[in-house]
Amino acid sequence: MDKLIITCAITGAETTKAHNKAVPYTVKEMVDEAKSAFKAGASIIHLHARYDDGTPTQDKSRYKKIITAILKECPDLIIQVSTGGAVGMSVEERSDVLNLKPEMATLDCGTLNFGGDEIFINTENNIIYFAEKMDDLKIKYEMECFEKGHIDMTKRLIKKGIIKPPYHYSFVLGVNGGMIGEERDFLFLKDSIPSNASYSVAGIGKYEFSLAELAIKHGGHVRVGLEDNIYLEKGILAKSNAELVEKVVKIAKKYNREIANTSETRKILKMEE
Ligand code: KMH
Ligand code: ZN
Repeated sequence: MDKLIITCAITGAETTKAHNKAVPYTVKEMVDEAKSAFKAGASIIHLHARYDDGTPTQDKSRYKKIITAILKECPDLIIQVSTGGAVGMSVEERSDVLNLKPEMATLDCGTLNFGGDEIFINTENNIIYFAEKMDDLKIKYEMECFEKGHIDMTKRLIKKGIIKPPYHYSFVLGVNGGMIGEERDFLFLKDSIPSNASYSVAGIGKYEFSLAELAIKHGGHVRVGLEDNIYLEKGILAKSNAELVEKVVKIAKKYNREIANTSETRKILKMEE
């Protein structure tokens, strides 16, 4: 089994300080959260940019400020920018950040309801646009799948040669409108991806740690962070992203799964090929 890659989704676009005051907005807060998550064991930071008042943005100059400041403190960290942004943003807006040529980015692989009247739109043509742009710019992407139909979409695009290897998936389970994250859901998705693909799980809310444990047991990788879940345990707010990462490290110890550092992560994900 490969060592465990831990991704930390430090802020997101929907979670706010009203939910948990540890959610970072400012550049300094982002740096502090990324740095402590890295020290705790995360090798990848999944990053959304926000302005100081918390408003999410895909503006590449804001991303640049945040990424430069994080890499100044932790030069080895892998920064995975979001191309999902926030619900309602246009594809042009969402893809602006790719012009910075980040090391890694997300590729959202299908449309889904996102609670209330919100719809997170990712049409087939949108997915093709993002995949081709990232391919041109040599940006490693992680395919975010919120349900099984999204995996089927990736397989169609793989057949057409639009999505190219190495394949790395992220199952984001528990969104209000997407697939939930019970064991059978996880097993179904894990068994549905190409046999030469790697995967990580991101459990939303109550699914964060149960899915992390399943992925650790089965040889997958894990994403945690305040974007996905604000609680350390039921009723207890996490004080930081690092606390969530530390909890995953403890679960990994129970299963004798070692934690991948940043260079091991690049090797496992074949980022240097
Ligand atoms: N904020 C969600 C609407 C991604 O980062 O690529 C989309 C999202 C996915 O968070
Ligand atoms: Zn995200």
